[in-house]
Amino acid sequence: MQPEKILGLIGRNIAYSRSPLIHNTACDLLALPYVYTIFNIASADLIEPAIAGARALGIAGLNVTTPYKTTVVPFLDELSPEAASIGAVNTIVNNNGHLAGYNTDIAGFAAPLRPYAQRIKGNPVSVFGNGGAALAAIEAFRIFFHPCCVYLFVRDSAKASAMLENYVHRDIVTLCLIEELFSGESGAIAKIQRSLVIVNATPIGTAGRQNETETSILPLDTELLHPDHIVYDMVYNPLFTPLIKAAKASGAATISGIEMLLGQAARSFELWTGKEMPLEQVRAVLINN
Ligand code: SKM
Repeated sequence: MQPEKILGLIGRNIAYSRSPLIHNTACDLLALPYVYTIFNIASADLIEPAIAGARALGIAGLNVTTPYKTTVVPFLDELSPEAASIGAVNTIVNNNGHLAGYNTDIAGFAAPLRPYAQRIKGNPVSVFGNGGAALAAIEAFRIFFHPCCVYLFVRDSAKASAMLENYVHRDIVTLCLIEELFSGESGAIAKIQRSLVIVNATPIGTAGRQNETETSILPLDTELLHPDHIVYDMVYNPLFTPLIKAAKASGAATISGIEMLLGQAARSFELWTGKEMPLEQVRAVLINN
């Protein structure tokens, strides 16, 4: 019997992650000698030794999630063009001690939007959030769907400007304040109403997450949604988030974060194992567990 190879996810407070279920199910179905586990890393200063440890221990591959997708970059030997364009990595492949960083969130995000490609072309879209997930969505729109512009709705414009500084294609982004939406500013409202796709790339709506600093379980006033919108929530826990429920009630088309989670996982899996993930079987297990 072949010894098991280790795969895993690094991030902070990630006990909720469904990635172990996805990858271990796929490995079992294909009888591959891998096991996928979780490495909870408490602070950013531990990322450098963690990556050195992964290299030394021969860990075959890693996913990287919030808040370390940009933190890992300086410790890798090579970046794919997608990862380099947004400066964020969610997949690391260890090839005999040579660590290559990829970003499979971009293609994973794009996959469920493909049926809407013709409608998106030339129209505005809106993204809420100012982290790596928002950047992956923006880059996916740019590469695959060619909207006329991306309205990026944020709470903290200084933080968002800093994030965009290293993004080569920042010209397609117009920064907008969430605050203006909530206070009913007509320009901000018109941007949402004109947008064909509305993406939540914030963690707002994640089960059990709301705290004193968050006043809502929704990133925007859902009265603004209409049947021509496509509402895409990157949050996948719960399956039917408050945003997805409100969007369905308004007649909009909806895309659950589960689709992006599966899309990025399938691409990471292929990079590590060279095999296609049995997606439909894995989706069924994920939805029923
Ligand atoms: O990019 C992905 C990551 O690969 C896995 C993940 C998860 O398990 O919650 C979420 C995203 O950040």
